[in-house]
Amino acid sequence: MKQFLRTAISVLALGLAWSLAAIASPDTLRVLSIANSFGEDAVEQNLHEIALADGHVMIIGNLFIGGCSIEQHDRNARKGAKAYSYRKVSADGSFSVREKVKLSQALLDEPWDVVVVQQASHDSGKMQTYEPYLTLLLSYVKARTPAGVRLCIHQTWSYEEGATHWAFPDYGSSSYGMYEKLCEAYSAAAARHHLDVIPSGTAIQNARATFLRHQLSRDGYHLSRQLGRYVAAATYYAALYGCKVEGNSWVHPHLDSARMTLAQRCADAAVKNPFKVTRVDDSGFWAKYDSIPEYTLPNPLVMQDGTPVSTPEQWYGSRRKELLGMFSREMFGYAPAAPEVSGEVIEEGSAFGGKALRRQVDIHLSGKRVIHLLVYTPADAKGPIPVFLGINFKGNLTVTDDPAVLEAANWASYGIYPREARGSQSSRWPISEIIVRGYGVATFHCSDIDPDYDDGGRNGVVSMVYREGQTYPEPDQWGTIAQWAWGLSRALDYLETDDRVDASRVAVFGHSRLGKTALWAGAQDERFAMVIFNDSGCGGAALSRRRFGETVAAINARFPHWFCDNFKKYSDKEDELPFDQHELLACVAPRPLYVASAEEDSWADPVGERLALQEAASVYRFLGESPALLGYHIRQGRHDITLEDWLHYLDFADYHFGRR
Ligand code: GTR
Repeated sequence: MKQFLRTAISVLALGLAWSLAAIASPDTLRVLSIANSFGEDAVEQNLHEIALADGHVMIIGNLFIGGCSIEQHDRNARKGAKAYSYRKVSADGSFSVREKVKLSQALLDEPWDVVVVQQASHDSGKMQTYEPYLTLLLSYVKARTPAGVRLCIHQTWSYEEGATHWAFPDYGSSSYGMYEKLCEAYSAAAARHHLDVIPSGTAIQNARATFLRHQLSRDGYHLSRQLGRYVAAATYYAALYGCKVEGNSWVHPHLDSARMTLAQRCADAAVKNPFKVTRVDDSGFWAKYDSIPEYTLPNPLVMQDGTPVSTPEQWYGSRRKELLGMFSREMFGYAPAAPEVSGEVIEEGSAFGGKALRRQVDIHLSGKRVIHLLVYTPADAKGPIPVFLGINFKGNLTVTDDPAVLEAANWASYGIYPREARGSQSSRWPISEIIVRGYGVATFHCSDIDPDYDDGGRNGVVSMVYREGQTYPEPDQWGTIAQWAWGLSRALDYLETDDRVDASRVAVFGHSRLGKTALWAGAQDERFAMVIFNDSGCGGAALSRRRFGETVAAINARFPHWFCDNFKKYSDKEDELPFDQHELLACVAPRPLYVASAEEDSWADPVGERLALQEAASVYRFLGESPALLGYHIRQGRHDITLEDWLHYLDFADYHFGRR
C-alpha cells in the first residue's frame, strides 16, 4: 500500500512537473541519460542550476537502474522491460520520479536533443563489454528520437585508491590503471559511433591531482554528494554547451568558492583534453594577503574558567596542562602512551672524511613498527654530546651524500613518493658544519611514522592503536603531525640509551610542517632541552587569528590529515579557537625556544610568527625566566632551511648548552 501511495505521489508529481514544463522555451535543451548510479551522480542535481545561471533552460531525464551495463540496457530495450526508475528534472527545476518505466516510453517522453549513454563502472575499462550492445542500443535510440539527435557517451570515473568495490581487482586495484583502461574503451566507442564525449572521468581524475582529492567520493566509487557530484555536473554542462564552466555564477550551498572554481577548472580541462589528465594548478587558491582582521588573543595567564594565573606553580601545575589538553583535543589529537621501545644498531662506520661516526639504528616500537634512525656524532667527542634531532621529508639518504646511508625498506613508501636522489636534501642538512661545531645530528623519515598524505588514517602509527573494527581516527585522535611528534619522542627514548649522546641536551628541530611537528613535540615532551622551528607558519608559530597567508581553512582543506578532525570546526572560525599559537610556544617554558622566519615566506606569515613569540615572552617573564631563552631571526629569501639558519641555531645551542 505504502509503495502504491509513493508511486501514486510520484506520478502526480510527474504530471505536475510536466505541466510546469510548459515554461520551456525553444532554446530549452532536452537531455536524456540512459545510465545507472554514476549517471545519477552526474545529472540529477547541480546540472540544471549551473545551466540556468548562464541563462540556459534544461530538461533532464535520467533512466536509472543501479549498476546497469550497456548490454543490459540493450536487453531491456528489446524486451520492452518496465525496468527503469525514470527521474526527471523539469524546465522549472522540479524533480520527479516514475518507477517501472520502459526505455521506449522515456525516449518518446520529450523531443530529446541529446541522448547520453554510458557503461557500468565495473565494465567501463573492458572494451569487449561494449559491443555489439552499444551498436544495437544506439540504433534503438535513433529510431525513437528526432532526426539530428545528438548522441553522447558519458565517461564514468575510475574507483578511488583503496576502494573496496568487487570489480576493482580486475584493474589491479589501481585507480590510475582503471582510468587508463576506461579511457581506451570510451575513446574507442566514441570514435566508432561518432559520439561526443562527456569526460566526467577525466575531470574527476584531474581533481584527484589537486587538494580536492580526498573529497570526491563517498564510498570509493560513487561521488561525494557535494563536491564530486558538482565536478561531474560541471563537466556535463561544459561538454554539452561547448563552453567554459569556470566563472559560472551558480552558488552551491555547501561548497566554498575556492573549491567550486577549482572543480570548474578540472571540468574545463577535461573537456579540452577528454582522455588525458591535466595538472590543474591549485596553488594560490587560499592565499590571503589582504587586511588583518581585528582580533583579541586569549590570555595565556588566565585559566579557562577565568581564574588568573598568579604563580609559576599555577602555570606549571594547572594552566600549562590545561592548554596542552586543549591543543590535544581541538587541534593535534591525543596520542597514546609510549610503547615499548628498543634500539637495534644495524650499521656503524666513519663518515665525512673521518670527522664523524655514523650509526644507523632500527627503533622497534612494540615490535610492530620500525623507525630507521640515522645518527652522526663527532668522531673526536670526548664524552656524550648534544644532538639536534629532526625528521626528514624524503628519506635518510637524501640528507647527505654519504654512500653508506641505507635506503630504508619503506623509503619510497606506499607508492606515492617518487624516488629521491641521494643527497638531494643535503643543503638543508649541513651535517659536516654541525659536526665540526661539536654536535650530533639524528634524523628519520616521516613515513616511518606516517606517510604524508590523507590516507584515511590507514598507514600511520595511529592504526596500531585502533580498537577492533575501527578504521578512522576519532575526532580527537592524533593526526599526522601528532604522530610525527610522538615519533620524535620515541627517537628520544632511544637516544637516552645511546652512549654517544647526552640525552639531557637534545634540541628538537624541524622545518615547515616538520617545524609545526617539532613545536608540538617540544611543547609536550619536557625531555627536549631546546625547541627550534623554522618557517613553521600556520599551525606552528603563526597566530591563527591573524588569518594571513595560510589560514586554518586552507590548511584543513589542503592537508586534512595533519590535524585531528575537531580542528576542522575552526576553519574560518579562528576567533572560536579556545587558544592561539603563542600559548603553545609558552608551553615550552622554561626551556630555550627558537623561532625562525624568512622574509619572502608570506604564506607562513612571518609577522604572525614574531608576534606569537613576543606574546609567549610575557609568559617567560612572568615565570621569571631570562629573555635570552627566546631566540629569533628572520633571514632574507624564501621558505627553506639554509646554512644561515643553521649557523644561528648553532650559536643559540652553544650559548644554552654551555659550549660558549
Ligand atoms: C605548505 C603548507 C605549509 C607548510 C609547507 C611545508 O604547502 O601549506 O603549512 O607546512 O607546506 O611543509 O613545506
